[in-house]
Amino acid sequence: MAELGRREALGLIGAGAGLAAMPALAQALVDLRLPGGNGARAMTGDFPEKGSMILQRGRAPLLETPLDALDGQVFTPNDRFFVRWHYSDIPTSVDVRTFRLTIGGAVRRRLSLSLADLLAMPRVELAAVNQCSGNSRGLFSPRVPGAQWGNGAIGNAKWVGVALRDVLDRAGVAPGAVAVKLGGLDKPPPGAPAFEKSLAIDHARDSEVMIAFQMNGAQLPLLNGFPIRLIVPGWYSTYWIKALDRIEVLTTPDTGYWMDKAYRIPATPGPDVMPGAKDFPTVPINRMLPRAFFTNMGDDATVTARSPFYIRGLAMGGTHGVTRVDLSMDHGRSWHAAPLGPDEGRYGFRLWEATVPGLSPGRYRLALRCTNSAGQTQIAQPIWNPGGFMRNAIESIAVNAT
Ligand SMILES: Nc1nc2c(c(=O)[nH]1)N[C@H]1C(S)=C(S)[C@@H](COP(=O)(O)O)O[C@H]1N2
Ligand SMILES: [Mo]
Repeated sequence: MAELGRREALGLIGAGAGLAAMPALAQALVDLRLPGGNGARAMTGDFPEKGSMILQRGRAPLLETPLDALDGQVFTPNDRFFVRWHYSDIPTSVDVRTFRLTIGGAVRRRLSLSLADLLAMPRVELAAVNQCSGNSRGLFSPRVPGAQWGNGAIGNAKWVGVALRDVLDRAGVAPGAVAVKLGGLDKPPPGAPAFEKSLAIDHARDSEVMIAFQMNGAQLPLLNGFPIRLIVPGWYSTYWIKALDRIEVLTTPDTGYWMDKAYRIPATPGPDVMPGAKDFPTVPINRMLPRAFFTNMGDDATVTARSPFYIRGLAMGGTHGVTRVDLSMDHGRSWHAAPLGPDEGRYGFRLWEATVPGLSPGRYRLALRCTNSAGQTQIAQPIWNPGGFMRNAIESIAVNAT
């Protein structure tokens, strides 16, 4: 098993509230500038295989990637990659010799695959952005319940693994299959539904959805789903089941809690409803939309008047590649294309950069807009929905030239 070592990270996460709920003394604070207030968060370096992260919650872990870890590179380092688990009973060690992935339900042969079995199959490789459905939820106004993320519940990695299709074909999907349900090693508290998600059978068999065992050339950190996780390119990461240990082929749609009740968006374009709206039709959250971020400058930056300054950041296209990133300094009346870095794959991040000519003293607003190859783009007006899902409004920062 040359490529996957035993991963045992700890007493740390499992061992009681201690560590995670209460970060060690004198941690730096970061201000996420949430419109609803209370944006201060502690930085933490206390999680296994993780560097300095924004602590959103200790148990179950919610760790946000700080801006500096996204700056200047399209691949987000594994040790700065954001972390999100629903339930606190998460795997704290995995024995790679005994681990099995089972494939059952409507299949010709039930399978129980070892990691060695998976490593022996043909490999696929793909760059893809992993973004929480609720990334930037903390910026919703009016505020909605749920993790008050800033913009850092996102990361891009190069994933290597096997196509889900190949694994399904090995089991032989039976006629009448409509969906594929997936679950992992984390356990719900008594009485709660396991965190399981489903993909339509054709989506599961599109040969891009993959079971990854490598992230940026290394094995996955435990907190990001070691030893294997699902990658659903272009789709929100609620479907990217971590520590994947079971796959079930279904002949009727999944009516489990996490498909039927949670992670649903209004069935409206946008998906936007009036703040406070209830009882509207919903659909399961699905494809991501284009977004672009500033990474070397935050809001309210100060620059030297009359000298050019350099800005850069990242863009993502959702299900289609980034074709343009535009900047505006006049509230969207005119837009100027920013040069893009190399294309590392349509599902991944793309770097953009620009040099802004010297500004006379004053306060300016710099806005940023991404467009993908399908013509999808961003609008200034933020959406609202009660889940705080799918924010992709145009980002802007204030710049003070002094
Ligand atoms: N097994 C399992 N997989 C899971 C989850 C979970 O709670 N359990 N959360 C999902 C959600 S909502 C997100 S945002 C991503 C986060 O992936 P990451 O922690 O690697 O960044 O994992 C997804 N996969
Ligand atoms: Mo998420």
